[in-house]
Amino acid sequence: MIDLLILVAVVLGIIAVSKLISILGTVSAVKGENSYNVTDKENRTQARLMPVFLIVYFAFIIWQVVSWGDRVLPVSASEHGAIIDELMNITWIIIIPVFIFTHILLFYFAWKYAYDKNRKAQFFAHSNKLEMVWTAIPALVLLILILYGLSIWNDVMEPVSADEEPIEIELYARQFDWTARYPGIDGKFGEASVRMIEGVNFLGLDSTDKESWDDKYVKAEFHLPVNRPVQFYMRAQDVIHSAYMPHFRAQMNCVPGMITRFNFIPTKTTAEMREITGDEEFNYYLLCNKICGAAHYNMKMEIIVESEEDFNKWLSEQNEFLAVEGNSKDNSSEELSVPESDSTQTINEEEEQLSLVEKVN
Ligand SMILES: [Cu+2]
Repeated sequence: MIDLLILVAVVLGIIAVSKLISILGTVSAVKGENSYNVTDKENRTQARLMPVFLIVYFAFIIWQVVSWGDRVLPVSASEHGAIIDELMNITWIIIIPVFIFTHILLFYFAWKYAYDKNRKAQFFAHSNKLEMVWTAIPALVLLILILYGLSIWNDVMEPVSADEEPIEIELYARQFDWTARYPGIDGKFGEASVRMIEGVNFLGLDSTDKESWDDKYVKAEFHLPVNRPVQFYMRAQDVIHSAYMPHFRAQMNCVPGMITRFNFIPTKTTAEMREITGDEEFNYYLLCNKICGAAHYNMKMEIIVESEEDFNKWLSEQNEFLAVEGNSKDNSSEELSVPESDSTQTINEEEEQLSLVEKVN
């Protein structure tokens, strides 16, 4: 209802302004003036306002930086993050002086060359030299920045080799939560497929695959050991999500039907970062960075970075995905031993998605 009222008010406002303009036009016509002619006085006023605009504009930018500057991300908590930040800083160093210089020129010229009936414009059609200068210099600068960026991208996306003993984690995205899966003692992830999603097995793990039995999965928060490479594998159940870990300068899309990857080395524990930021409540987060639906804003998971010792202790306390009865190491457990899902989706909905996926395939 309020939306409708706002719309009506906007439409009435537009009609009122257009009527006002036409009345002013009629008044000028009656007085014998041409309302479209700019007078010398108006012209001088506009010219004098140009430097004022320039100062107000720069003052506004400085005010924004001062009042919101502390909301930018703290120092990077991953190894590759430092070089991404460096690329960003170099880009700023190049573009900020250009931004200031071109804006000063823009407003200065508008003031200096305001219309003057005594001045005659100089006829100047073309200059190859000028064309070269303002084409070649920006092209060269862009080329250098792009090549530099590409080489950083290659370094960042380089897969971790097995010799570096990475921790492997699968991030599973669905509307609207995250699940992190660790491969368990055997160091191997069990098979998983959207076709095997059923009841509490919302990850679609294959319970006939022995490698899945010791897999561990957690919700709400997951842990990482500091200074150890982490290889992430991203999967999605329903739509495209994006695994975004801003403090580690990491982001990768999670696409249904395929596995995407990203790896990084965390360099600062949560405790260290709390000290650096001076914020007792600081936490690393995994966020979804694709607008994936109504509760997208709520799709996040806490990340705890800690010593390898604490990490191993925490991981040993997490539940294993014990497969179907008879296959499990502990036969007394008849039900699947999994953390409770807080999903609001019903099984019917999941089946619907499953049949959709099958249709697409
Ligand atoms: Cu999402």
